[in-house]
Amino acid sequence: MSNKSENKMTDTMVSKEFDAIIIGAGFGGLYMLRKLRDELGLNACVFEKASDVGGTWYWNRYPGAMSDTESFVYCYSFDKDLLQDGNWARRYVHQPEILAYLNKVADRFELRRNIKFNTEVKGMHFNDATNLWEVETDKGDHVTAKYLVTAVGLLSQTNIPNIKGRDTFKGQFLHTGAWPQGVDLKGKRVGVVGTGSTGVQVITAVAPEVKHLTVFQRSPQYSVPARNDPVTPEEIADVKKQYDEIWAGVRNSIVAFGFEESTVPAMSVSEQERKAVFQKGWETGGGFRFMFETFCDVAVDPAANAAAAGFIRKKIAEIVKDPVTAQKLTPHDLYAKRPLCDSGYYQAFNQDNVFLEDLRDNPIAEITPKGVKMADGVEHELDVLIFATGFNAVDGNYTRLDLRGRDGVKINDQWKDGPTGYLAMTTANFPNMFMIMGPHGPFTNLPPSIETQVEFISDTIELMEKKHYVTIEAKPEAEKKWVSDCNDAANSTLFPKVDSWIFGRNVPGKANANMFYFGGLFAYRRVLDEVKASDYDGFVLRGPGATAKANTTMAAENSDA
Ligand code: FAD
Ligand code: NA7
Repeated sequence: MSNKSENKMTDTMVSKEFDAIIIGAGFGGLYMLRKLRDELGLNACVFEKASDVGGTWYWNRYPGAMSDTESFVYCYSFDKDLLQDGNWARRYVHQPEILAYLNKVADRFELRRNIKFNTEVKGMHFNDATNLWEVETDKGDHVTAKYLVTAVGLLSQTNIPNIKGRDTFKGQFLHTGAWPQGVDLKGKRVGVVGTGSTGVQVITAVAPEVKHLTVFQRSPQYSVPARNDPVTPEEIADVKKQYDEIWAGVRNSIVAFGFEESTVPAMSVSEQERKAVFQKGWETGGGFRFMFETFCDVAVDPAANAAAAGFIRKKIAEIVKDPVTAQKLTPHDLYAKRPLCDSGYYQAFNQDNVFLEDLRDNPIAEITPKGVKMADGVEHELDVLIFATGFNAVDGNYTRLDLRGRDGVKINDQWKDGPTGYLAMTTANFPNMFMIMGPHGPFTNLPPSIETQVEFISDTIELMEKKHYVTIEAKPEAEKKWVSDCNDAANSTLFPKVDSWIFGRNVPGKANANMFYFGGLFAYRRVLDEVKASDYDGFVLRGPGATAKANTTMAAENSDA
């Protein structure tokens, strides 16, 4: 292993040859750097296009941005001192707190000295002759590394739909996922396109302060209260005492949100009891709790799902005073998108300054210099137009790059029918490239899944260094089997029956394909343990330390050549 980790990152690179290059400085990239640099002693460098750390929480600074994972488990668990140092004001952490937390992590472990900010990676090519990755950035860096870790984020590449006239708008145009500092919406006429998790947050937050808010809704949403109550120091101290058990519970669960998932089928109890359980879920708060803590089959059994959906629909009718608006806000499809929670979303539409356009009844005809013109001829004049239109999720930050693997295979060709990943971390033909939250990863609270992957990648690299392997690469048949297992797991739920970003259906022209593993974090971790215990069955390892099996593969390849 190299002993060059004292490299200082400056505006011009001091080194051209690294052991490992990491792309992205969010939850994934920061922990990966810590592992590779400080535990394995590798010469590692991070490229980050933002001007500082944070990833999602650097870019999504819109009013109301918060994690809907509860504060006590929306953090790293790898360092006990860091956990004991944690602090939070409310049940959920807001964007500024998460950004401050990730800054604290970067300071604590002195991570910034190996991160080159304001630098976007544009090209990544695997060189078959040298077995090295060649990486190019927009700042003119040309560097090489044995290992490439893409921590580029699964909800990071913004989706900005090309609505007719979009670029003619003369007011301020904003996307929630690239929110500039210092935006002031007070007293302004604001429009929001999109009512997903982000739209719900931004609409609820800005409704009280703007002069007028027009919401352009394509699909109504099921949302339950978040109940974002203040947390006392005693409650935090209590959590800290129990952190070992809490994290063990998280790792042994399905969605990893820090609560015990129900094992009771909704239809196994009387209607009265069912309603009481949903009412308790409504009062407790939290989208994932409502879907997974109430009953075990809300996301799986159509009858259970209908009961949960019906319960929320009734609440919307009770909350929203104007019956026409209530009707527009009421979804009638399955309750099978990422479950939402809010801090007064439906209530916001009771305010006189908030108006809802239902795009299914009255589509946008065009965006004009003054605002948004509807099919019925009405033009909403706006000072600010916000697109809360989500992300080109999972593969969006891969397919926009010039990323080529063995024999020049392009990622865009390999993933033309939808992205695939073996264990969400590797894909065939891309040796020594490890993805954090790549395709077919766990559908969970993400920090514990990210940690699981970082640790697997780090263990794998450590093994390669110890045994002097040159490359590791997913076997195509192993990847195919993993993707098929993921699709089976997805098809056993109701999620594929509804259009959402989870299946790439939010971006026009994108292949419709499942991109997640719905088997849960516990099962995922078990699979990874089995892979390690089987000496990386599912991978081809090449090099001096390769197993007999892998060397046989090499010999066959050599004789073919
Ligand atoms: P990111 O945080 O997305 O970081 C990726 C980084 O890579 C970015 O900084 C980006 O600039 C950089 N990058 C990408 N491409 C390049 C390139 N070519 N060159 C250089 N740099 C590059 N998850 C939950 O578990 N619970 C929640 O409640 C939750 N709420 C969310 C709310 C919002 C509004 C959003 C957008 C996401 C939310 N998520 C939530 C998901 C969130 O993305 C993850 O929890 C986590 O922050 C992902 O970390 P990451 O490091 O994998 O990726
Ligand atoms: P989402 O969940 O993809 O939501 C995007 C919203 O934007 C959704 O309401 C879309 O309607 C709407 N949208 C997208 N394109 C258009 C066009 N062309 N016209 C009108 N409306 C449109 O993204 P979020 O940012 O809210 O959340 C993504 C994840 O990030 C979330 O799950 C959290 O994990 C954090 P649609 O529903 O497709 O009809």
